[in-house]
Amino acid sequence: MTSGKTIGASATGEQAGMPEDNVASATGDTIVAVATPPGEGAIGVVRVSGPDVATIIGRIIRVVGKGRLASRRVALAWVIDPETGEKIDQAMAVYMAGPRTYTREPTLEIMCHGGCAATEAVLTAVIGAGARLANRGEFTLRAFLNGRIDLTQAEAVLDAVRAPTRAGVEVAVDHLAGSLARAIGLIRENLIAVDAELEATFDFTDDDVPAIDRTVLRARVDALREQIDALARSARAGRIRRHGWRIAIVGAPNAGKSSLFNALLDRSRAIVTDEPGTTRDTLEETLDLDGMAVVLTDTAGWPLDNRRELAVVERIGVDRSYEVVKEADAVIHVIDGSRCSGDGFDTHRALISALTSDATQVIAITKADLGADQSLYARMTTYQGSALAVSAVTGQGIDTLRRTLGDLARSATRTGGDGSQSASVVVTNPRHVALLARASGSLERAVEGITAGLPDDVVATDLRDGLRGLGEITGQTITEEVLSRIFSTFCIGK
Ligand SMILES: Nc1nc2c(ncn2[C@@H]2O[C@H](COP(=O)(O)OP(=O)(O)OP(=O)(O)O)[C@@H](O)[C@H]2O)c(=O)[nH]1
Ligand SMILES: [Mg+2]
Repeated sequence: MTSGKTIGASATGEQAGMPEDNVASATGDTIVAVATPPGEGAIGVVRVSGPDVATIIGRIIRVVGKGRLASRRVALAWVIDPETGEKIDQAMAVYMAGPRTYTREPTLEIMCHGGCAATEAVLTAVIGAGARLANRGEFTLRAFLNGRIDLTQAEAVLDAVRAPTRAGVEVAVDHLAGSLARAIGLIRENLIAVDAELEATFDFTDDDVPAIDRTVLRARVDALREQIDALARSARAGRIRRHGWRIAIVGAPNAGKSSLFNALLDRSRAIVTDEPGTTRDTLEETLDLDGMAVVLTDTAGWPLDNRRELAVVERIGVDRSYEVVKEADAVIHVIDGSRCSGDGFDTHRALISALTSDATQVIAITKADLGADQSLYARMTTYQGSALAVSAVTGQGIDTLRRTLGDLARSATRTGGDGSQSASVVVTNPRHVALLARASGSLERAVEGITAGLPDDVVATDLRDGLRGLGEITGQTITEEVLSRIFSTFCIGK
């Protein structure tokens, strides 16, 4: 076993007395990959992990000046061709003896010159010295297989890399720290305890084990099911944190939707004209409201007269706007305040309600600079939601609207989705959501079975089903096929 030894003369003593250092590699061989993106860059990182790291170091790394590469010490080194001994590049090299490494295996990171040619040359040298090219996500897969992280943490690594917003990174880092693993683990432990008690009653048929109280059993299983459901309900808050709060801007043609869209974005993104029907397609832009991502969508105006036959392009535009509203977390209903009729207000209000039952509604009365009919404001107060006077021309009310939207978005991420509980741990991964639903269904069947007086072993089957669902989230029970599907979405070198 070469791992855990200081390579060369200058032993640091760090490796002494670390029997775990012999932790076997998950797959036995040594892998290598370029961890930085392709293209010109200041630094390229080549990552190596596996039992042959020490041998590889001996073949391709020559520390500049005196000394050898010691574990956890950065050294300036020449990378040399293992066949010819020629210098390939000068780099900073870090050797880390296992098991306190990302993969729990001995690892080597070479920070060489960026750009394709230099990193490729170093990569080729490492392969020439005995490593093989890593598959997608294989470093993280090894961290999982070697028990350093659970599957939720492994998936969080990818989530962090792919997070589109700061709030999304925060959720991923939270999962990386094990918050979701702990939440699921706790439910799982309790479920295992319930299951064990139940199984004891039919495993030992003698009188030593008293029959389990079915009322108590049902309450315990039901409480665990509720905890699973609460986690599943956090998915909406999780999605908002990760991908942003979706707002649809809707209203009558010419109401000032695109002008308001531009004002909120603070740039002239959408075309504005005085002709009704300017916007045909939906336009989507992401806005950062104090760290909260908000996805704003401008839409085609809704006709005032339902009986009028729409031109094909109008019809498509309106249909698209319906889809946007259905998917929205919030709707800004734009009313032209300079027209005292508040054109189409009631019809459009009814339409919004028909399209979405749970979106937050905000009414923006635009063109406030032109003066608004007070009766219009009086009418708005009879509707739920806030009505704000704004002007895209003078900027009046725009900051207030931004603040209102930011506050609403933030509160949507704090609730468990139905506002009933604050969810500190949120679920963001669709795979987890599906498995939580499966586990919840199993426990529901168990509860029904208990109520119906089904035999203990039938109830226990449902409990074990629930356990398997939870175990698949954290990776305790998982098939190789699912694993390879998950890791195939990773980047090379992660
Ligand atoms: N005075 C004033 N005019 C505005 C304001 N907002 C929009 N307008 C004018 O109203 C007209 C329509 O504005 P748009 O933003 O294109 O309205 P829209 O709702 O997107 O219209 P469609 O895309 O056709 O449905 C334009 O002439 C704008 O200049 C405002 O706050 N004050
Ligand atoms: Mg428009």
